[in-house]
Amino acid sequence: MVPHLFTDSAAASEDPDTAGLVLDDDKLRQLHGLREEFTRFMLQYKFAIDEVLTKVNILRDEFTHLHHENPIEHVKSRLKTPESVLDKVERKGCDPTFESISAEITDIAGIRITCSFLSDIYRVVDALTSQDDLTIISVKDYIKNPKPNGYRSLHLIVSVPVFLSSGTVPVTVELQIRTIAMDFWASLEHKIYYKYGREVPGQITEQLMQSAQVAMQLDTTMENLHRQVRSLDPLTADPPHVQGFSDSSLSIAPPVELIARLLDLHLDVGRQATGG
Ligand code: 0O2
Repeated sequence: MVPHLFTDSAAASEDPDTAGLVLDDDKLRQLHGLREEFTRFMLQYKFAIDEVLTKVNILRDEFTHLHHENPIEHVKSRLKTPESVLDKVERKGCDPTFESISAEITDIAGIRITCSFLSDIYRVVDALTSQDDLTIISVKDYIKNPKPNGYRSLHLIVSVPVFLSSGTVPVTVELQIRTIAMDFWASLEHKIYYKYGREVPGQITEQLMQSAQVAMQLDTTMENLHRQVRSLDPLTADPPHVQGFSDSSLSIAPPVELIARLLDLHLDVGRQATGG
């Protein structure tokens, strides 16, 4: 429980962090204890982001190097600020204990994955949700069921184990997975929403809904084109890492000469085994 911090019956604190606050010793101790607890609480979410980002990056590298087709375009992450956590606690009328906050506020740690194509979103979801140590808490598919304003995205709330020196804690992370077109729309809509202090004029709302339709059509057309190109003979289609820019600077695939050497070694071993 967050205590009342101010009291008028004590001396001003000399600690630079709490300077200016008038606190008695008891309150000062409480303040420091709570601050440490809050920091520890926030750190768990930072570590949870690190854990899930590692998973996403491994998938991304695996797709790039082994399947020559990477469904993940961009990955962003954000940790809510302590201030914005407290704002949400107040807005939701949530009990101000760390236990209740972690149960009720599920987007303290957020990861946004942007894909090129609609089908990629579900590939990424399948690849992540099949991992044993990720527990799916909820799935909201605003792609199959867009919000009335046109918002589309797939939201997953997952719990990931975070291994601390004091033991393992399950921590919740919100994943938003969407196409580039959905992301483009949502970013602008978010800005507009805040610019107008949540009271967006009707004619702008109308244009946003129209542009959400256009984004949906673009996603459908791009998906169809993608399917057609994928059905071509793979030898006639250049893999993306050969054709253009790649965000991976590592050249992992061994060169053909090296594979020929490895093949010779295999053949030598085979000959020795058969006495040939
Ligand atoms: P911010 O500033 O991005 O963090 P919750 O509010 O999370 O307790 P809710 O609303 O049921 O519960 O969750 P939902 O619908 O899964 O939305 C969570 C997040 O999705 C939002 O977080 C936004 O980031 C995004 N989102 C949801 N609806 C919209 C929308 O209509 N437009 C845009 N641009 N983003 C949306 P926050 O905390 O509301 O905002």
